[in-house]
Amino acid sequence: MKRCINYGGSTVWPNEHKVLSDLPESLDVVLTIGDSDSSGGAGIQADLQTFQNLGVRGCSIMTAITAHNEHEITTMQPMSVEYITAQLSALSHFPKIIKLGMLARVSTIEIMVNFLRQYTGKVILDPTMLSAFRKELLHAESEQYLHELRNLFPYVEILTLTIPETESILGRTIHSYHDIENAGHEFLAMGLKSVFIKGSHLEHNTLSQDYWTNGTESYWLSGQYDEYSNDRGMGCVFSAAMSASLALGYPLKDAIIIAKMYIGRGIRLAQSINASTFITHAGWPEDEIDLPCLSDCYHGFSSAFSDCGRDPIGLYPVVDHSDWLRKLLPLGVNMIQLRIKGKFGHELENEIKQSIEIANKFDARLFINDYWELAIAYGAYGVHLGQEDLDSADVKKIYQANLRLGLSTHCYYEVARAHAFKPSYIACGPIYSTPSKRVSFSPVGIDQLTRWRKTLSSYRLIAIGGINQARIPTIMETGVDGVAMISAITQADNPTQMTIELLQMMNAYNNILNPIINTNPANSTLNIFLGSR
Ligand code: TZP
Ligand code: MG
Repeated sequence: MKRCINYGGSTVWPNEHKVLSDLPESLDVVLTIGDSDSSGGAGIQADLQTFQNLGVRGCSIMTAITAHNEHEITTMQPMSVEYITAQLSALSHFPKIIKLGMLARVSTIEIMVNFLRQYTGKVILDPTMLSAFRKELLHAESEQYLHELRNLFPYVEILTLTIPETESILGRTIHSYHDIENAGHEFLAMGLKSVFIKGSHLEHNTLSQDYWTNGTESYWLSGQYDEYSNDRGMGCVFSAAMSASLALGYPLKDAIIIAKMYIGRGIRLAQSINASTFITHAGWPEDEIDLPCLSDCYHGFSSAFSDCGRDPIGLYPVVDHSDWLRKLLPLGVNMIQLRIKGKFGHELENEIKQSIEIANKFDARLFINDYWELAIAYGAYGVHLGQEDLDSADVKKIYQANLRLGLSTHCYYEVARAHAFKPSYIACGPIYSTPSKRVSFSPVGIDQLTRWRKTLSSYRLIAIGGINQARIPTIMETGVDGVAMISAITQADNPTQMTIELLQMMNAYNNILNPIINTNPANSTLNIFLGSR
């Protein structure tokens, strides 16, 4: 249904030209509001390419037309109030995600502020006013433009900035990572919900350090950064990828990781044309080299944990009592997790101690869930931790005690966080819905598991959640190294027989017979930057 909105008191409503009249609201759509870049390297052209590559439909409102080639911008013609309001009023539905890029004029900011007062979707703001060629664009209006930009902040889900942009808006220079953190919090005080500051201009090396905060949570993303002679379009593509991921339903924290991977791959594979470089768009980003390490500190890399050895993983039962080890290890299970909930004190300690003794007798790899201190004290093979445990566990101590580490993940954000610890294996789930563990995440599904298999190429990957005998072929065909199971074994009519059958089934798969030997990501290029723990 067509709506008529009063944008900044404008009286002009040429609404005959519908741009998006019949688009069903259910389609994943992003509206990008920004400038045209005639060379296609940045602006709306780059946004639309990004949307398409991530499987999202784009629509656009042009705020200015620029004349660009690979080396310079020769002129810019901002759109008049009339043309901007005409484009806005022609939209019959407003997508749930809007990306704001270069607005070019103070009057356009005012129109947007008025429009956003009654818009209920999410807004990503990437002001791009100081990107490589645009520094001079705002000329006479620049002071006022920078000031007016702040009026947009209360409506913005996330503001993405480079250091030069941060400096322009705040009117001071940024010298250190600490300055970036302070700047982030200063922006929040201006009414923003969250801010992402790209720290790559701070150090002239091959690392990128980006900071995100929403006031309650903050983190750094550390990744590789290919020296890029001409950074046109980086901000546009990054924020466009984030907008597309939000439109696909990913939460903001995941959308940031996907966007970081998209731009990382785009820069890494950038194409050189006429002595200038253009970001490459190549579909969904899946390469481990582009996966950032997420940590509460900058340079948040860790040394790699010891791997799980050369033996295949295959069946990985998760049990809650040492009796299960007595029952399952003689059958040939060689990796198992003790996951005790609701026992304490002596009883808990005794269970852990006994389980470690049984595992040692069978030369089986036993991971102790949660109780990392007892695991160290009794010399377990490894420790398994959930994401919430990572807030309190002393991971450095587990590493120093030379125990292996397994980590649970449920989403992109957690996968990037796990990657920073370089664990011995990563578990992803729940693949299907399961009554065995309460999680606030929807099931991951096979398609996402397949993607994570590609992305976590140097890790032993374990699938968990809702997996039963009938689902083993589908799971194993994704190429995972192991399958963790609780109820399919512990609640089977005949757990012994079920375990024997599961072991036989798993042995039939190539990924089990020929496990990746390089389970420890020591060969990853990132590893050359590892700091010591
Ligand atoms: N982590 C993610 S799902 C899950 C855990 C511990 C439970 C898996 O149990 P089940 O019975 O194999 O679905
Ligand atoms: Mg736990």
